[in-house]
Amino acid sequence: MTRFPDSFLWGGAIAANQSEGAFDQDGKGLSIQDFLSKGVTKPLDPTIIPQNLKLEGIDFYHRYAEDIKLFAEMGFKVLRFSIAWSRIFPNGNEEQPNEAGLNFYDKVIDCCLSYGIEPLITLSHYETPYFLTKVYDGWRSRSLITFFERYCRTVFTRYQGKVNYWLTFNEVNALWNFPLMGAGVMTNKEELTKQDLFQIAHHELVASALAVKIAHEIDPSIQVGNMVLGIYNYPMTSNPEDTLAVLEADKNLNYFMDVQTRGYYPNWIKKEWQKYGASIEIEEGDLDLLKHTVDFVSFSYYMSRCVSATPEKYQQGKGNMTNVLKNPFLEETEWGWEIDPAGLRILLNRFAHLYELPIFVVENGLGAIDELIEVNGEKTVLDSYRIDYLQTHLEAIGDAIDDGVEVLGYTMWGCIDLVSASTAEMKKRYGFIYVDRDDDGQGTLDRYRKQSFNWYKDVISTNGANL
Ligand code: BGP
Repeated sequence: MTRFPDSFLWGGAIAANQSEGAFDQDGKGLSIQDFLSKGVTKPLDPTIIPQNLKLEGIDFYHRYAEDIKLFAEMGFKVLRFSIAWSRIFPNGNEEQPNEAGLNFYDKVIDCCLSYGIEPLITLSHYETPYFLTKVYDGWRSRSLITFFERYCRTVFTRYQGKVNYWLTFNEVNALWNFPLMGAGVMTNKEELTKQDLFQIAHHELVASALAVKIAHEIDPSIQVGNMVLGIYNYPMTSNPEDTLAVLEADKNLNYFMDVQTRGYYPNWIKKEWQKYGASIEIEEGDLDLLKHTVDFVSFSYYMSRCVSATPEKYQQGKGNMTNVLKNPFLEETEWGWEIDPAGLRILLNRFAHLYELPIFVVENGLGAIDELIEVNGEKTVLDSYRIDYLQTHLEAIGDAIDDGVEVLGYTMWGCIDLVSASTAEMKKRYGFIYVDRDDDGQGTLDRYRKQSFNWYKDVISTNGANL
């Protein structure tokens, strides 16, 4: 017996900057990622560093057909990937798109469709064109709305009738902690005031709503979702002060979720502006644009975290782009991210209660060190730890579906090994498919099926009955 609906979209997720490579081919411009050789945790390098693994990625640019064939072999019904904005508009502000860049995505999309795989495309996955960062300070400038609008119109028109699902900004709430990665802002985070951050958020919110409006004008059946970094916050103790700290911490996510689903700035956000003495420049028409709300919500989920009013009293842990306090009830990954499938069920329920929209889990997975071995003459990885992680999280989604949550689908993050976002390592592997490349950039780039490959194939073919 399966708990997943027949229409459930099983699949995987990747992003252009972490997989494509070919960073300067066919007219592509540079993106901020070409400079982030150490990942999000280190500041932008002023020069391209040769050992930046993202420049070559896993060469998806040339091997997409082979990779999509493997995804199809697992039975994928959906593939989430991103379009690199700088392939289409190399500097970001051109009037006309780069045809060669569009050609590449024509091929990727057609290849997916030939296997009956739905493309789910992220418009901006941490890859603002570098020129826009250097000259405009990224989304600090209102001009980016116009450039983004042009980009959206171009790809929505080009892929009308082929691409039904789009996401606007990947983990849009990463802005608060990582303005460079999240919003292409070159100015150091320490120099940005709350006023600046709220203004940047306003530009992104208007741009995101504009994308929804344009998509629906082109084809009302196109579904556009938002995408947040989803973390469930637990109070460290039952001390009410800790729950008040959770109330505060939840604002990180609610800020975007509330506006993108409801279509207006709720009172609590206006109070935030007041609290920080911020006056946001809102142009005529902006508030009308915000009314174009998303068709579904989506999020990444890797971990939960504990929050306290007195964090100094507790042991610090590690988190996905955030600070956490160690939760004594949870195990953690090799990178210190706490493993908590129940948190996924709780978060799904919370989003369903608050927003009453369909939900897509567009990232979830385990980054681990894998060992390529030979079994019966075939190279593979025995990754039962990854199967355990995915199995428990999919059970949690099944539970949420039983709770009454409408879940559209699940795209496992890094379905093929790729370069990590936060640390720019290859050795932090997520895939069902092993890619022969190491942290020094050495390797054949050959692909090998891991044990989890066959496991996921079975999960999909039984629509989640065999978990
Ligand atoms: C999310 C990003 C992804 C991805 C994932 C895993 O925050 O949207 O791009 O990489 O996290 O993180 P990491 O690659 O740092 O392990």
